[in-house]
Amino acid sequence: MAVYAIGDVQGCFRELQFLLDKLQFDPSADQLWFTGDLVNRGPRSLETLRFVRSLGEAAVTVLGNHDLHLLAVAHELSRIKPQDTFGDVLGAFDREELLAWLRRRPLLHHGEGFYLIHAGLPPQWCISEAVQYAAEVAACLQGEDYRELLEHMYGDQPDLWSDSLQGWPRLRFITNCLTRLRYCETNGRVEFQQKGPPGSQPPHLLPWFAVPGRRSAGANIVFGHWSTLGFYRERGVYCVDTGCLWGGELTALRLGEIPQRISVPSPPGGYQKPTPANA
Ligand SMILES: [Mn+2]
Repeated sequence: MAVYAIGDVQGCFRELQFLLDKLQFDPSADQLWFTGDLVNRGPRSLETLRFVRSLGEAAVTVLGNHDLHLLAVAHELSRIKPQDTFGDVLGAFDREELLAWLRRRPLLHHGEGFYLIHAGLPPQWCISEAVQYAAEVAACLQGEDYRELLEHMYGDQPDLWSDSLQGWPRLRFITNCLTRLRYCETNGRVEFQQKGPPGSQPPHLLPWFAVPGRRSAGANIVFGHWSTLGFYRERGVYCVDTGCLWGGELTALRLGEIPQRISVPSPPGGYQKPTPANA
């Protein structure tokens, strides 16, 4: 049995099939972990959702910011943006089943000695706290109040964790870290505007995983969301978003004592041109 963590697919269904062929993926024996953002910006969100759902227990996916945005738009709690490409999902005959399935995905998954998230963790959280906080958001999404969560999740505040945070500000902070975080200050104040590679950010910001004293250090963490970082592996932290959508590659990491990278290319030029609006 092999477990593969796969980076942000974002509707790149064709590349996903190429990658699975290359892995010789066997759904009866192997398991796929997806870093989230199965949908949006790429060409085939609907087929990607249907396929991953059809894998049943052979696939695990955590929610990303684009997945949550699709849910919010579908429930008329947010407006579709010009650069959104999930209209195929919104118009599908099976949209309700697909959306109900997507809404019930976790924000963090762990097993095999690895933790899977879409984006990042603030430095104040140890890994067991991250598991607990992710579960708070997942419980809300799976419960009666999920529409309110989707409505209240937008916004960049609060930007600093406190154990005393409650209600929507607490759930918004947790959701923002797990699905959008790239950079924060050394004191853990999070920032959501910078989207470039490390080195491009203002000097008061650090990649979330590089903050001195980060309490989740020591845990093996696999994440996506950061195509400008690209493939990264340092001290148990693995980024597997290699920008398939933008003309890069779709990447799998075979989990194990020494994780191995397997990638397939996307068409030259990709499906989108990077602009400040659609990163
Ligand atoms: Mn993302």
